[in-house]
Amino acid sequence: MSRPAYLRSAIALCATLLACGALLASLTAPAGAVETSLAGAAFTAHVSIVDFAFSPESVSVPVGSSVRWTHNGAFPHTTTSDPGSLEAWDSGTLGAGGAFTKTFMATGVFSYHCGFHPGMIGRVAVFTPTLTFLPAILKNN
Ligand SMILES: [Cu+2]
Repeated sequence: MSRPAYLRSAIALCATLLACGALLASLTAPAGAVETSLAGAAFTAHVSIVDFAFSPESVSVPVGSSVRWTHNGAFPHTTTSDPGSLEAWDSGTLGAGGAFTKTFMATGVFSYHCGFHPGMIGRVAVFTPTLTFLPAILKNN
């Protein structure tokens, strides 16, 4: 169905205002709103391995970023990509204080688990960077 021209203009104006509003909001957001740290143009997101969970269970990073898992539990755990994952990794057995870092060069949502405890699951969402990250980039360069 087609809309009258004035309605299309109004919709376009609203969309523009919303986009500008979102940009202003992101530009004025406090630096603490971005929880990940910036290294060059990419981020490193941190995930804590506890007994028996990944915390946070889901992280979201721009493509080219890394995720660093640090073992803060007592029992042995792994971070292992689910079978068939486009981004494949396996930390091997991590003990207390151990860590593993993986860089993600493909976009998508990548599910993973602990090799010893199938109930321990997590997700890494990798996306194309947007203006949302402009404040952090401006602040750090
Ligand atoms: Cu485990």
